Amino acid sequence: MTIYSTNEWDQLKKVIVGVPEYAQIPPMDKSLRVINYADRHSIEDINVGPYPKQVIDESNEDLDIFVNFLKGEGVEVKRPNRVPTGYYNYCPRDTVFVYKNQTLAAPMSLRSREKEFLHIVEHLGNNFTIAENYQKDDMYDLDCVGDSEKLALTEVAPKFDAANIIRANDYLLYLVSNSGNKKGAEYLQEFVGNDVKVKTLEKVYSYMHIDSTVAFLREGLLLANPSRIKSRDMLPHPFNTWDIIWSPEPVDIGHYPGYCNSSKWINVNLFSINPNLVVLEKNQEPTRKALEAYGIECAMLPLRHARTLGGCFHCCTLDLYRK
Ligand code: ABU
Repeated sequence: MTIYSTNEWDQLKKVIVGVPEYAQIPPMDKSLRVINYADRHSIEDINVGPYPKQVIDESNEDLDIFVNFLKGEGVEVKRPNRVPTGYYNYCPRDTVFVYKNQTLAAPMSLRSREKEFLHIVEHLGNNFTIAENYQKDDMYDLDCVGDSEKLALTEVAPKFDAANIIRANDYLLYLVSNSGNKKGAEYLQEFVGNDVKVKTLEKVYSYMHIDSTVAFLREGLLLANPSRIKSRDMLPHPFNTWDIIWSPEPVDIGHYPGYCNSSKWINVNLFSINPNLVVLEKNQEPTRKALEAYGIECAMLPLRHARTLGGCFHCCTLDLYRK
């Protein structure tokens, strides 16, 4: 089986599931300052260095449960190499974009993540491209610190994490935010060609990644985070014509003291096995009810450090083959 996937919901056949070993907060550099910590005036209390052992061990336990569930659903599971990196191998979603049989190592927003794709490269097939990754200081704008109207990335070169994109066959939705600039959307459009349309989502969420803001569930149905998408008009066409499940408030699972890399909206960061079955963090009962009303069954699985490490089930996966 090779690589093929054009949307977020077709029957899953092959996937990479991240690993927590060697996860660390890297030494501060300009990219980390403006992308991860733009909302903090002081960064003195950031715990640079490896995550606590408890976080790694419990994440391994939870990911093993997830992997066994996937295998039970007939899904082939690959894992990144369990080796040190500049950041982590927990969120393969962030680093590589998959469309049809093509894989693209994204021009990652954080300098410390530039080479992360190397730890999954053996699973990325023959049609693999590495985007040029510009990382000089003029790529990053310190004025964004404390000002969510200003974005961390300038427009001197294309720059985005692959998790700034979700796929719906002939349309891709790309979040312009601290982890993806407008030039990145242009680059993506060129990469996928003119038969596919890249639509941008702007001024809804200045922090990282799209997958706690919108989830595509099947053709014509999406889950939206109402704290960021206030009305359907904020979505570009054709998504503003889709049926929308307005996500219930998440149940906040908290985070390890002193370590937090995501908002509480991990209930939107779900992962589809097929159009009728998703994996949802196990405490998200209100979201489960909302999805079940649309005939979508939810496998309720633990991921205790989703907020600590900055990713729930969509973030910590990379679907390689959907039928
Ligand atoms: N890595 C996704 C985090 C998104 C959020 O904090 O909502």
